[in-house]
Amino acid sequence: MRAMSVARAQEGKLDSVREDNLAMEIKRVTPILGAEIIGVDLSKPLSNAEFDTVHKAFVTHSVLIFRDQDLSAQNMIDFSSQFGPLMIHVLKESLLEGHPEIYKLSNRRKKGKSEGRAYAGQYWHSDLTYEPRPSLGSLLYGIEVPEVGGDTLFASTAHAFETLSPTLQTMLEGLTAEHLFAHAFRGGINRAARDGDPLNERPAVHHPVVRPHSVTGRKSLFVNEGFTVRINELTPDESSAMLSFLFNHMTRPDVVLRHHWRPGDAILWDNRALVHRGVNDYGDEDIRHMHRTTIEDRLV
Ligand SMILES: O=C(O)CCC(=O)C(=O)O
Repeated sequence: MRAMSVARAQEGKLDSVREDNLAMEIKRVTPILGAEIIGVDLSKPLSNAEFDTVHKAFVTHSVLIFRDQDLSAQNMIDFSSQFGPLMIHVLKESLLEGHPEIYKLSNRRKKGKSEGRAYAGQYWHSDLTYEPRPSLGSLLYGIEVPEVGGDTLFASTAHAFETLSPTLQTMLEGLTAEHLFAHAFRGGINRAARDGDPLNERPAVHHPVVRPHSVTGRKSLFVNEGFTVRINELTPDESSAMLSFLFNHMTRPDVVLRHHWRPGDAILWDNRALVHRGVNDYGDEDIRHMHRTTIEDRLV
């Protein structure tokens, strides 16, 4: 009975499932993506059974929300490195001293400088698609967050692919796209851009426009507003019209999961299956201080 309800929940058929022998509950957040995982303390090692359940929920729901966590940098590294090797972000000045695997997102100021990357990721993207081997997932932990505002938005690129016509799906499956770290800055869509960003440190890379998920095989659109410059096989006008259509299609308000942060929230998201963005609607007086790890996809 339990095995059946777990399977149905993983297919997205149940709103909530309790893993009785693990004291873990998986509660869906929207019909399309996202689940809250209740009863897991990420500061402690997970048993194999717990990890397997979390991993299955991760590849099924794409966004896992763990509330009320108390995580050191090492706890974050220990948990997230079970999914794959951790990547070191290109923006070196925002890495945590002594733990370069931790990328700091912060508008908290120390000696006249923000402690991490302030107002990062204010455009739809999937993390590090500008790398030859992009990211599998990211773990973001809210240490200090605004009472109102500063939410994070998520949208499923698998759902987006599946809701296109078969004709367009077939056409897109034969295409590749160029991704470039500097694109988000040059396009002016990164309001956090400032002098000294190592824009040219990462050359352009190319990825298929449609990618099967490295665990489930489920196909997703693999283009994003932040880093995708163009679709290689189309003319510039065709490419920009197609990308703009796909970006709008992916992020329609009725498919978006909007998460309001509480201190102690940790969110693990699947960069193979979604795009996300931060919302910069809070002021400098509202502190938003977070730590992130980024996991590499060695499975592709
Ligand atoms: O700050 C946020 O809400 C999103 C941050 C982000 O886009 C990222 O970490 O990639």
